[in-house]
Amino acid sequence: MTNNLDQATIAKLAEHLENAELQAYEVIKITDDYPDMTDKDAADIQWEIRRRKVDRGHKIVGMKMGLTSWAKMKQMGVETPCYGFLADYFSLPDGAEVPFDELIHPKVEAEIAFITNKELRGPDVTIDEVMAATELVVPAVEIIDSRYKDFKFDLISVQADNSSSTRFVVGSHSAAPNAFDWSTIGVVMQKNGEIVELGAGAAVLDHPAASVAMLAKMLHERDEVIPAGTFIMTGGITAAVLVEKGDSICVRYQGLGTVTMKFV
Ligand code: OOG
Ligand code: MG
Repeated sequence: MTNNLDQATIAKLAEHLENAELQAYEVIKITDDYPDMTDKDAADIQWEIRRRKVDRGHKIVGMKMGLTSWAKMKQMGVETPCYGFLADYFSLPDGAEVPFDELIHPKVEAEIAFITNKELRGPDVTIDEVMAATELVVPAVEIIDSRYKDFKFDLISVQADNSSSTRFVVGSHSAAPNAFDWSTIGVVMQKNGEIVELGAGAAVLDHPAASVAMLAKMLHERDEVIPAGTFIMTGGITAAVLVEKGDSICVRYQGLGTVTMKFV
């Protein structure tokens, strides 16, 4: 893990991408100007954006994995997962009216989220270890909003852009880790009453807990861990669905109720 960018450039790119997020405008993907950027540079930019938010008093309320399903990898043309952090103001209640004008070109994703009760650390965490460290599993819908023009990017650019994180909505149902088989649980996404996507948990790396294990591995490369009590979204099960102002989204989770929102 080496850097090709110096600290000043990393700080400048973090500010550039965070401004685009906060003021809702799109930018050219950063690898166009910095083609020699490394994975480490990208992760450093993301962590600098995180530091800027914490500095301004925001709390980090969780983590997310992205590009963990074939549907998503195929949709975005990228074949390796990415991760991001979730800040307090990303969280919206079930049934929320989502202010569309705060966003650039949002898309929604049906996801399964885990809440841990033990630390997960290292490159070789197993699904069983994740399940043993899970307090609850909850349905969650992520609203992603790449800051890049036309939602087009490569792995390095997206990782720097906090993996397109912008908002998320958690459902009001939760389940014990052994309550369901998380690989066969079904989800159906409706937009304005019509079914637009459907799938099952296994779409995410054969089992959504594998995504949590992969997050532990990716964080380990920075000597970071997943602390006990972390909320983790494991990645879109289906392709992401573009929304417009006025759209209503309802995602039904087998045995776990619905998650709804309206873009206003
Ligand atoms: C990257 C983030 C993908 C997921 O769940 O796969 C993601 C993107 O597609 O913009 O959050
Ligand atoms: Mg996602």
